[in-house]
This record gives sequence, structure tokens and C-alpha cells, in this order.
Amino acid sequence: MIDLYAAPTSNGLRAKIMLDETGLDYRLHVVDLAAKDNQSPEYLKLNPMGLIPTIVDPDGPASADGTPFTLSQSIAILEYLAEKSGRFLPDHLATDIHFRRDILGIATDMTGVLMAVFTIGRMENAHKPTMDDFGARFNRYMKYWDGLMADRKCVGGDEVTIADFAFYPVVYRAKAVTPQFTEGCPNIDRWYAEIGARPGVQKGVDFSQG
Ligand SMILES: N[C@@H](CCC(=O)N[C@@H](CS)C(=O)NCC(=O)O)C(=O)O
Repeated sequence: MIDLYAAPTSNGLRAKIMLDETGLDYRLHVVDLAAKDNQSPEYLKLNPMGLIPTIVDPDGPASADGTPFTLSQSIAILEYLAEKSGRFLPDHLATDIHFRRDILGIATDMTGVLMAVFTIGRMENAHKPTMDDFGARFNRYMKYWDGLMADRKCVGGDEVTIADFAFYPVVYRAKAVTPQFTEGCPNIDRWYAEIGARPGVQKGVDFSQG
């Protein structure tokens, strides 16, 4: 059974949604970031950067020192679980460099900027021009994606793939915390409602069972 260490953030939701969508057997360990559980000596052994998510798969590839297979980085986790389950990453996309570019853009540019928006927003006396700049940047990325999604059903094309599970948590968290920066994106809104109606995605965003 896979052990998932995560919190309900953009990066954490990616891994949990993928596990719930694939139906792979797993156990959730909720990492309380506010309590700094991610800095505990036990957790740092799994992920020396102290970041979530991390998975441990005793049935994964063998390691030289015999320790169970351990993986961090939400996109690497999506790819690993896609390979393990044989779902959500068809061969023609696994080798498509533009698909990879798009997923990495979502994970690095969009998620990074959203994390900056949230971090600044939590600060006492937050510097408003900086917040507005990052917020506007995030909205520009949203508009870029909204344009692409005018003529595709899903993020990576017309089928549901790991790109949808990479993108959904970003929009989900942005809508929950800073909805003003998600405005003016009707194509994303249409897709968001469709993906959000999937039972696996609904289960994926629910951390109450951890
Ligand atoms: N690139 C990493 C980012 C992981 C990351 O930044 N996780 C955040 C939560 S979204 C975290 O663990 N923050 C805790 C901290 O910075 O102390 C991924 O995709 O998994």
C-alpha cells in the first residue's frame, strides 16, 4: 500500500486526487504545515526539503540500500502513479514535449506565483503593490490557459490526463482564497465544473479522512 504524506494545498491535492482517480490503494497521512509537522525529524527523513507531498511505495522500484521507494515533487508523483496505474498519461502525450512544457508551466510558473500571492496575503502589513503584481501575473496565466481551452475539452487536449489533475488544484485553491484573480476565464470555468464533478476529484480534495 502507498503511503501519502500531504496537506490540502495545490501540490498536496495533486497527489491525492491522482490516487483517488486511479483507485490505487493508499493511506493518507495529513501533514500539518501550521504545526510544522513537515520539519519533524521523521518527515525530513522522507523529504529532506521538508515539503509536501511525498509518497512511499513499498512495491515501487527497489533501491540500492533496501529502503522503500520514496518520491516527492507533485508532478513526478503524477507521472509515477500514471505509469503504475496505466491511466491518465497515454503514450502519445508521455512523449509530447509540448504537453510536458504545459505541465511544468502549471507546476512552476502558476503554482509558484500562487504560493507567492498566498504568502504575501498572509503577511501583516502586506505590501499591496507586490500582491497586486503577483495577482495580475497569476490572472495573466489564467487568461493564457483560458484561451487555449476555448477549443479543447481538457487541459492536455480532449481527454482527461494528469494535466487536469496538475491544473485543477491550482484553480481550486485560487478560487477558494483569491477568487478575484481567477475572473474572466469562462473556458476554465466550464472545464473546472466538469472536472470538479468527477467522484475521484471530489474525494481527492477531501482531507477529512486522514
Ligand atoms: N515543487 C514542489 C513544491 C512543494 C511545496 O512547495 N509544497 C508546499 C505546500 S504547497 C510545502 O510543503 N510548504 C511547506 C513549507 O514551505 O514549509 C511540488 O510540486 O511538490
